[in-house]
Order: sequence, then structure tokens, then C-alpha cells
Amino acid sequence: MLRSLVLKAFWTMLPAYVPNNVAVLAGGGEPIDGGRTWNGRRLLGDGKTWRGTAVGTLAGVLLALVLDLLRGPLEKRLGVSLPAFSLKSAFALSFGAMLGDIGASFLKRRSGRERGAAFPGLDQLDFVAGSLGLTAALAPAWFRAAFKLPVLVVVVVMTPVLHVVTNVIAYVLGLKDEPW
Ligand code: CTP
Ligand code: K
Ligand code: MG
Repeated sequence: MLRSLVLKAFWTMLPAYVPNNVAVLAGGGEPIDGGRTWNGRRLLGDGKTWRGTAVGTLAGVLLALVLDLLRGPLEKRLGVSLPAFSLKSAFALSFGAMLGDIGASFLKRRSGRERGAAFPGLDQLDFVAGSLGLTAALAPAWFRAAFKLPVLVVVVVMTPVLHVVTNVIAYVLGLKDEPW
């Protein structure tokens, strides 16, 4: 029961987990805010770039397409039913994750935090909120079918843990400047 919930939650969120990590590798170039400020602080900061956002989103969508190919055999092997991704749900999960992270940077700058500063809680859940929110808005029927309440609960509990672990690994590997 718990095993199948965890598998389902992880599978369904994979297109949302990958974009921000790919953005770390792909980032650089022109910042989205073009250097603009508001009340003396950057709108978003240099850590949110067009390239990182585009490549990250694309990676999430492509991953969902690959998962669709693996779904049948994996369902048999694992003995769980897994949702198929439509293009719309894949895009919403992936781009929503990036939007959540961008929204968090906006809030960080408004609260005086410089680029790279930690904001515990927000850092771990911003992309979950963005991803679930955009998917509920763009693909409501898909959202209701894929995120039944128990799956949603597992997502909200499991994601912060995965986020912390992933970022510490990226930091140790020298891919990220901070371990959060
Ligand atoms: N990145 C990007 N575009 C995005 C998100 C991330 O280019 N939309 C890249 C940037 O190079 C960024 C790195 O990924 O520095 C790490 O992402 P993150 O930790 O979210 O950004 P920070 O640099 O810590 O900036 P912030 O304080 O605004 O979160
Ligand atoms: K972040
Ligand atoms: Mg950071």
C-alpha cells in the first residue's frame, strides 16, 4: 500500500523534479528580469535565467514522453498502476515547477534575501506548489485522476526530503554553490 503510493507519487512528480535540477546545469546567460529592480532590489536576480528555464522545462517534458514509453512494462513489473502523461500535463508539471521556483526568488528578493540565500520551507516546496497549481489549472481532469488525496499527501511529505538530499549531492559534486 505505502510502497505503491510512494512509487505512484514519485513517478507522477518526476517531470516536476527534473526541471530545476537541469536548470542548475543549463543556467547562465540573460536573467529573466533583465537586471530590473524594484524598491532597490532585483526583481528575480541572476539565478533565474531564460536558458535555465527553457532547457529545464524542455527536459521535464521530454522525460514525461520517455516515461510514457516505459509505463506499460513498469506497471507489470512493479504491480502498480501509473498515470500516463499527456503533453499538457507534462508541460504543466514541468513549467509549473520552474514557475514556483521563480516565484520563490521573487519573494526572497522582496524579503531582502540575496541570490543563493536559503529560505527554509519555501525552498523545498516552491516547485511543488507551482507544479501542482499549474497542473490543476491547465489539466484539471488529469490532475484529479493522478493526484488522489493519499498520493498528494505522500508528495508533500516526500518531496522536501528528496529536495534536501538531491541538493546536498549536487553541492558535494560541485554542481551547486549552496547545499539547498
Ligand atoms: N537556474 C536558472 N534558471 C532558473 C532556475 C535556476 O538558470 N529558472 C540556474 C542558475 O544558474 C541558478 C542555479 O540554477 O544560480 C541554481 O538555482 P537556484 O538555487 O534556484 O537559484 P539561486 O542562484 O540560488 O538564486 P535564488 O536565490 O534566486 O534562488
Ligand atoms: K530555488
Ligand atoms: Mg539556490
